[in-house]
Amino acid sequence: MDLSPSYMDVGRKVRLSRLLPDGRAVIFAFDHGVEHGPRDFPPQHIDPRIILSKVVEAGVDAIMMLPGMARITHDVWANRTALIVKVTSKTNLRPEAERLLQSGFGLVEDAVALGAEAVAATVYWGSPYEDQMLKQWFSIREAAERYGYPVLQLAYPRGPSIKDRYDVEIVRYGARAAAESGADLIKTYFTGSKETFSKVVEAASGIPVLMSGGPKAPTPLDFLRQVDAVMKAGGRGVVVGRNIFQHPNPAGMVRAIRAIVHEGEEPEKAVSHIG
Ligand code: FBP
Repeated sequence: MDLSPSYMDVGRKVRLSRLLPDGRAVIFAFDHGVEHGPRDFPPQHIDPRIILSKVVEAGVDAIMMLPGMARITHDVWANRTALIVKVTSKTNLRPEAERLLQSGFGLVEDAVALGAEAVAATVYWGSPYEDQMLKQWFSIREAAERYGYPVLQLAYPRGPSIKDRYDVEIVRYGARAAAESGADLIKTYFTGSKETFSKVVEAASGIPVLMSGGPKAPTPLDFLRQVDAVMKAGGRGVVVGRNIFQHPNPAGMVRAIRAIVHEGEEPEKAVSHIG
């Protein structure tokens, strides 16, 4: 018997289709003010409104940020791009061992109130705090489900027994665990090649996988080649912060990334969009 979908199922589907208009997405990550501190931002981008105006204008599909930043900057992004509210975080001011834990940094209800399309939360698979983070994850997921909100998991394997967090076996383990924990979208590390990243996509068993940008690449073309490898491996897009806001021309970087993700351009051609 075919059952009608629930209101929640419909809401989740509608929101996912807004985030990934053609099944793929270029998302701007902007939680670094807490995760790394303001020193991550070059002086011209310390004012959040300046960088957000540039990336919105250049056409990102969504911005992922913490609730307080979404409130401060609402007039810049509202009705111009989609919002993903991240509800976990941590500062690097903590003692080092405790940086393997992300704390609650807002509520799913904050995302609803702010008019977001999705919520996001980090799980450090392999952390000594994995149990705590999983309890947090499932309570976020439960609330999100109630409101018909998709949940993006930043599935980041890190902990004392993980020697190389970019190793394909480790990354695909995290992606599989994210899929099995009910993530609707998975954001994880690039494993170095199309061949290895396709194993990550495969392990995620149909849940869309997006690449996490990582530290600024040596050149824009190096970064665009990573984006290209991810898309050719079956990835569904990217969630990028530093490779956009630390570049002197963030709008150009967004346009170049969009050309690869949405138009399938080769990186050597896409680089010309940077100007
Ligand atoms: P980047 O593209 O700058 O790597 O942003 C992705 C991200 O996950 C951010 O959302 C977050 O602030 C940061 O990376 C976390 O970085 P770290 O690896 O230092 O925990």
